[in-house]
Amino acid sequence: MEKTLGIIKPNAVGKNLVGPIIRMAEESGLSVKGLKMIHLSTEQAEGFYYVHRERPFFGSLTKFMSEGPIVVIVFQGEAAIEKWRKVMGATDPEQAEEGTIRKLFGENIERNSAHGSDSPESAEYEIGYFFSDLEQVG
Ligand code: FUP
Repeated sequence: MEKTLGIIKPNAVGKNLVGPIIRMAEESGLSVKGLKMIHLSTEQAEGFYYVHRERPFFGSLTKFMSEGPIVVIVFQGEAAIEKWRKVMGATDPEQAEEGTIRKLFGENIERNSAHGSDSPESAEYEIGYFFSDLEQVG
């Protein structure tokens, strides 16, 4: 069993898409093991996306991620990291497969509605960024 961090981004929370997105995750076989809604400051968004600090989109991305509340979720399941990334679809909604979260609900590469860890190392960092041990079950 593996854990991964999922985020429902501000554009999707603002459009009342929390339920549909969690439903898609659960239907894929993932289980929710931790969940909360938070409104990040720009500094907190910068800390989360630290690995991207040199990228040209860093300022815009961290401003977007702090523009409204997000839902952060610990998902658990068999090959959870890969499974959640498959449910989300490609980073750019235009490239994402039909029926994926980013294809259905993403607006562009930045406002793409969902985030998922891309490796066991990033899952550990990202889960630890938002959740204490007490805030996760299983
Ligand atoms: P992903 O792992 O699919 O979230 O994609 P990346 O790690 O490549 O990108 C991290 C976040 O940066 C994405 F959610 C969207 C954002 N991004 C942009 O805003 N512009 C870009 O050109 C590339 C990524």
